[in-house]
Amino acid sequence: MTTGEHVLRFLMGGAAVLWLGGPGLPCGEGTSRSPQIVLLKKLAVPGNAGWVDTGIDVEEGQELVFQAEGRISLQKGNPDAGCDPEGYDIQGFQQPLPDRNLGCLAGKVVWLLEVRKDERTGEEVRDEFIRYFYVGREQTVSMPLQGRLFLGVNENIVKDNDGEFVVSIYIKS
Ligand SMILES: [Ca+2]
Repeated sequence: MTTGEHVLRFLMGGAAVLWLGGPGLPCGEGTSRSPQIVLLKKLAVPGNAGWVDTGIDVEEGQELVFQAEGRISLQKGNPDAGCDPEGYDIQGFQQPLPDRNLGCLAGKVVWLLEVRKDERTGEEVRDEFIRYFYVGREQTVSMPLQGRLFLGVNENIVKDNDGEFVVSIYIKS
């Protein structure tokens, strides 16, 4: 089974279908099919969890729609450190997305090429490609890579964070 088939079967399994064109439009005669989006998953992304595995495998070029809500604190106990999925209006080169707001909702796709053992140290080495992308409050993103989809907060020091974003992930079909 190819990954594409896998994604399709996954879709058929949990289908909540939304018509972008509104009810009544899809059955036109001879017109092009109305685009629809299907809810793949709704999940919590805690501010202090690091990258959260969505359990979703994507194909390069697949269009996903993200909608996020909720608030996190980038420094628990600091009343000035709260932000929504758009993040806090500061940029820093240490963050996964250096040109985006600190603490904004971000995504990454990890394409695992190989897991091998380092011959000298005996430690497990994961050879993988990683591509990051911006999400914010609402975003349609063409997947930059095939692989596993993760969501997280655009900050490197997450252990002192609090709160969570709740994210709905839809696929366009
Ligand atoms: Ca922090």
